[in-house]
Amino acid sequence: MSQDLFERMRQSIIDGDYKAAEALAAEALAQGVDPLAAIDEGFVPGLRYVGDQFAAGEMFLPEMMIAARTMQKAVAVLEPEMTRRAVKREVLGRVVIGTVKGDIHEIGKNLVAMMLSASGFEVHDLGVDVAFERFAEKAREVDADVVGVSALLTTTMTGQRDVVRVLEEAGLRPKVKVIVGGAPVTRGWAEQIGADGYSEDAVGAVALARKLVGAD
Ligand code: B1M
Repeated sequence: MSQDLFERMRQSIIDGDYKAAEALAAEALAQGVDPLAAIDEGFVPGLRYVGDQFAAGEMFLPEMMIAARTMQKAVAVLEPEMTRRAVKREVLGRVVIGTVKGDIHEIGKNLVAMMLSASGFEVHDLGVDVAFERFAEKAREVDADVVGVSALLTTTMTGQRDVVRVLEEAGLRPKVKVIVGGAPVTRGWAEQIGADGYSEDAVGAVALARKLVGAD
């Protein structure tokens, strides 16, 4: 049952059909499908396909933009249920998060922010294309425990190293922990730049942040 639904979700992203995507997201909720599974197994494969086609020169930027917009509309339908399922009342810690300078990819970062927030973290989302210094300024302002830096491009992931450096220069390390993520990012890269952790997805980012603030 879910397999057919997931396949239709994937296709709605490829087609850039946001009305279908929204309707499928609502259908998943009505069927009691885990909203995170709907994202990971339904919508994201569509976005990956579009990304691969773009890389192969078979699809172009406008199509990638439409696919992303469709994905955001579907996530908006799923968000309340995602938040309801994960919601915790206690404040576990303060997180400053953003997508690094030069990079405007936000869908994954938004999912991570949403899951952290729903899991009991106070989240300060700086958005996309965030200057390295801004992470440090905000971390100082809100007395952050964790700074999360997302990067989706091989050309911008080096900015994650700059954020670690700027935090060090600001005297905020090691009190402020740094977590990194995004499609091209690896555990090895996180270690190489002196970050405190890496996660490949939003659920893992919550587990990592919990560990880093001593909640587990
Ligand atoms: Co872009 N793009 N894009 N794009 N885009 C990629 C990343 C690319 C791999 C596509 C491809 O060629 N196959 C490629 C990068 C190649 C590379 O660097 N090696 C690429 C390119 C080249 C570009 C442009 C340069 C294209 C151009 O202009 N010629 C341009 C760059 C713009 C810029 O940033 N300066 C560009 C633009 C865009 C759009 C604007 C059209 C759009 C983004 C819209 C938006 O976000 N509002 C877009 C999209 C949609 C993609 C793909 C197709 C999908 C990304 C996505 O949202 N995935 C992508 C292909 C791909 O990733 N396979 C591609 C779904 C999301 C849920 O996953 O973001 O990986 P993800 O997040 C995951 C994990 O990574 C992790 O958890 C998330 C949830 O599970 N995670 C973290 C993410 N951040 C984390 C932080 C953490 C922890 C975990 O801790 C802090």
